[in-house]
Amino acid sequence: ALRRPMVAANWKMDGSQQLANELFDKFKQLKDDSVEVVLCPPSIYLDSVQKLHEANREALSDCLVRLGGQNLSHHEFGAYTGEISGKMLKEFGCSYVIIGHSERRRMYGETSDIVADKFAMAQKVGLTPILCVGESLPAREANRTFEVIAGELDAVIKKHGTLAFDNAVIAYEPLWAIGTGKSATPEQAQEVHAYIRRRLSEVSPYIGENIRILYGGSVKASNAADLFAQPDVDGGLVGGASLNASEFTTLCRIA
Ligand code: G2H
Repeated sequence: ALRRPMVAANWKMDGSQQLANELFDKFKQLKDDSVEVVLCPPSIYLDSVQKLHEANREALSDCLVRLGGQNLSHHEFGAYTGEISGKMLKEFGCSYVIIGHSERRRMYGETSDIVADKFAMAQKVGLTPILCVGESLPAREANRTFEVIAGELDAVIKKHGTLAFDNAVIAYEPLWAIGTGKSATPEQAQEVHAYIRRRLSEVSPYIGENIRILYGGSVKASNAADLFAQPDVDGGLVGGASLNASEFTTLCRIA
């Protein structure tokens, strides 16, 4: 395939050392490097998860497991109590970082402008941003889905130029599907994914064709096959179902 599918686990403020142990036990049976698996635990666990990964390197030699952060500061370093820098994520083995998750946008006041700065900071330190975009239910009902998504993409493009998406992953997460148990239908997801790809193709056909667009929002073992089968869905960003090691590993197999 042109784009290697990705399944990323967003533990959010959940999970434990034990979950990490269980996940790595399951990954040993995966034996499949056609999917890229990304673990994004709360940052305090990155060190131990990285060590666990290292300790299992041989058993996992035929699969692709990477680490990611859930957030980073848009500042490089300095007096920002409680924040974590991109460089620190790098130092603890991260390849990716989730940027602009709707929970951060809505509960922690992250504007599209800050999100764009975080996106650039991630790239500056050598992390690949996983940029989350998605519309609310009122926006969808008012037929403003594409407009909202375009605005979130344009915030990055306007600030950092057209090639900013050369090294990035996008996650489409409709707000009404997050943690609700009610995922988008495969058709709804495909429609928006195709729109995102078209929009980026206008910027660069190469980027449009190569960028991975993940679906997020109540992905689980029972709906993943239909979602991941859509031509423009390149895998998933998984919250709730990533907290169960066997279900998450099943999702990795499906992708
Ligand atoms: C959407 C998703 C992961 P969940 O936020 O980012 O969470 O799978 O629990 O809906």
